[in-house]
Amino acid sequence: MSAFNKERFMRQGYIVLEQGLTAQDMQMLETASADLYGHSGQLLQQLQQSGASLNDFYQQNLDELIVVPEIDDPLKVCRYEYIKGYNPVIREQLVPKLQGFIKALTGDDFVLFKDKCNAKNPGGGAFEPHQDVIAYNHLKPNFHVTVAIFLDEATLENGCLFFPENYRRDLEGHDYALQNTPNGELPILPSYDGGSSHGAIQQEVVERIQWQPVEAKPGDVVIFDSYVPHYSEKNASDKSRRAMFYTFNAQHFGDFYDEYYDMKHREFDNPSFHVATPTAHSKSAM
Ligand SMILES: O=C(O)CCC(=O)C(=O)O
Repeated sequence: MSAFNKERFMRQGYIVLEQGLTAQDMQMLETASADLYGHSGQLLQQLQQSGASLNDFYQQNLDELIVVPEIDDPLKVCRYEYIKGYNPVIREQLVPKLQGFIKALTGDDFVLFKDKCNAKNPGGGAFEPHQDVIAYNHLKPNFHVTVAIFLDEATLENGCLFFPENYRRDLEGHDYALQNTPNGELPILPSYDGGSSHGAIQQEVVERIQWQPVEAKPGDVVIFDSYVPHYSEKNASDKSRRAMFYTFNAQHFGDFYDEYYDMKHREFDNPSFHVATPTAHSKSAM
């Protein structure tokens, strides 16, 4: 059977492609990541020295890589975004390959909507259970597919992702708002509005779901839709767990990448861009 198991993707909301990327792809990503990570660190240092806020800096630098620092350390990179906009190798080599994966899985053409790399540094990086679609619902496409690429091994210890085995079955009999999507009618689950858990799924719903860890090796790829709930725990190891997330929408909805990042550069502090993320911004959205 093909690794692109559409039936499983539609039922579970995600699939795992073990070693979906080649050693050559991973080498290319390591080189790109060293450059992106290094540039991110320099930007944070430069900003601290100049005393400018990230919000002001990005309003004036609309083509810059977007860097979000750790909540407790303005010099430490928590994540960076706008990878395709900033790095030509990723734009020309990786993004078309990922589009091929999604076409093989869904039969449709998808375009990049957003991208990011979570550094998940030791001691931090937990993401409460959430649906990604909540963060995007002010924009037009109502269905997205994300390709997660693990640059480091993701383990129980360092905060691998958890997905439900079958959340629609777990939640049968409960009435949630449904959206019509290419993966069928999918629920928008009740989430917290405001506060430090802004965007996180409400606890009584989380408890109804049977979760399973998805550990991954470098080169493994997880493809998931924007409705499947997921979370990760904090990194209890002493090394970062880097993972890149490339989120796509069906091409027929249009290409929103530039619009999305233009908005994000202009409104860096807007809390709607920081749903259920372990950064200063979700905490300051209270
Ligand atoms: O990096 C992680 O551990 C989780 C990322 C995640 O859930 C997200 O960005 O939506």
